[in-house]
Amino acid sequence: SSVDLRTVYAFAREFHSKGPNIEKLLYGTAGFRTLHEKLEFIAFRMGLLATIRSRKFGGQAIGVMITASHNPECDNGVKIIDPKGEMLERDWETIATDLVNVPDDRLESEVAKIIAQEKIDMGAQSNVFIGMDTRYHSPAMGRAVVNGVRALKGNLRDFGILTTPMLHYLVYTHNVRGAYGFPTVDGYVSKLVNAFKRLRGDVYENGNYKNFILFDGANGVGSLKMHEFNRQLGPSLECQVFNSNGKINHNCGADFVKTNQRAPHGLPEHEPNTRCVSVDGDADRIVYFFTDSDGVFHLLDGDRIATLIADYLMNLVKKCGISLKLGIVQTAYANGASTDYIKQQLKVDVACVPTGVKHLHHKALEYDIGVYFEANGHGTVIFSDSTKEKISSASRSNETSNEQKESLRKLLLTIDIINETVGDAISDMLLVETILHAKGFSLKDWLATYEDLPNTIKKVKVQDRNIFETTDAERVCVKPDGLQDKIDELVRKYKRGRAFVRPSGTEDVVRVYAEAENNDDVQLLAAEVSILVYEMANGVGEKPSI
Ligand code: G16
Repeated sequence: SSVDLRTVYAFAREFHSKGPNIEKLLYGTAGFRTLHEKLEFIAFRMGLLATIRSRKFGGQAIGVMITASHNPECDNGVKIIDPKGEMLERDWETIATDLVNVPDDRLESEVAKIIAQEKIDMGAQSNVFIGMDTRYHSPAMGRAVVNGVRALKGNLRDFGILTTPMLHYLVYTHNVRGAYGFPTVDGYVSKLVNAFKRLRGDVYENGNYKNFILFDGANGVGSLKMHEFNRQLGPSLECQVFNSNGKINHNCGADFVKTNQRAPHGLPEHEPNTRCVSVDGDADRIVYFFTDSDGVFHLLDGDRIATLIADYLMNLVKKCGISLKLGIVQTAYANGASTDYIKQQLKVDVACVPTGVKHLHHKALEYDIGVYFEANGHGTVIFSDSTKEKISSASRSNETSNEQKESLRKLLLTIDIINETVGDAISDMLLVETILHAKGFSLKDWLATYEDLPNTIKKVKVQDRNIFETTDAERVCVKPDGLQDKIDELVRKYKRGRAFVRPSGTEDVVRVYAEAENNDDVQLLAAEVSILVYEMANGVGEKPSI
């Protein structure tokens, strides 16, 4: 090969030593994620891996995003973006895990092994795109990635601070030479905003829809980037940004609002029923909420967004005079009432897959139009190539009526608002705003489409969460032995009860989900299952109580 691998070890030893650390780290739900102090050597190694992976694709761009997304400020993370803007391929997650877990003095041979096994031409071009969130330790992590790329003589472009979905977009648009939009952050903002404005037209309000929204930026990059969007949106949507300067995700943001089912701190004074959104630290998930005139808080989460979008797209497709199969992909966290609504009212295909957008994305590719959302607000819509061809050929056809052409025009613009590479909080918001505007809906109207079952998510800390194993899209826990039977026993006591447990792939906890017909039952069920988990798996810290 034309690259001397000696530098790999030299850089590792001098700058980014793993040290005596032997804790096994896994490429989890969204890459490596842990306390930032533990991550620099991993970032260096991911720089190496991204460079090699880019050479595998003859120099196509590979992204490395430094972020711990919804996690607290002390954590950071690193994830790799594949050439099509998608998450890293499964087999390479294993390669990444192995690369991270060898000691420094075996790093050089491990790199050589990957190069040989994957038949990498180390003389080929390599391009690595780097981005980061606003955590104060992200720049140091970014430098470690840069050193990894340099050690293997790759090219790199450092985009600095941007949202995760922006980096996905930049990787993809670069690789398809602009066919999906102009490959700059500005190009991205313009693409979305132009489509949004054309759909909205000159009438900014409609029926119960008002064009004012409060935007909780989670003290992260989302708030910075929303200002850029605002400059281009002008008066078409009045978006007031708050939570821009504090600690990232602290008492605010989509994860806080969803998990605690309450409004974020820092929310400015406002009229009852005002539309509010919260995004997370890297702006790839979003939830809506409002407080009504009785002071009651209402949440509209990812399940709601999925159903709203699916309903809208199905009607639009019908009006276009074409036939396409739409499907919705959810996870076990989806509210039971949303799944019933999809089956019984929308009459749409619905699938359930394990947590992690990579799993949802993959499943959604099976439909002509795949709408996928996690309840926590992560998601997007993808349109197959043949779907896009069908739409554009129909819009050119002489047999298409003018009315149908108008619907086709709307559908094409709607596709332009959507980031198909990965869920994007801001793009999702512009899409939801478009739909609410078209329907003349307030959040109350939207909420009335179906009634959520009361539900809750708890965290339980245990000595080793890796002893937990699940199956059936995480709805059944097969290890520790006997746990599932005991959960089933508890669930049977409650009307419309459902509960499951799974190890988190981004935090050092086991997650417990429970839903039931009323809130008291939910709290009881969740507490009982949490106690079970704590007792059967060597709980750490305070024991959960009823
Ligand atoms: C990440 C993933 C999501 C997942 C979430 C929680 O979100 O991208 O798909 O739902 O972690 O995962 P877990 O329950 O395994 O900890 P984010 O926003 O943190 O990137």
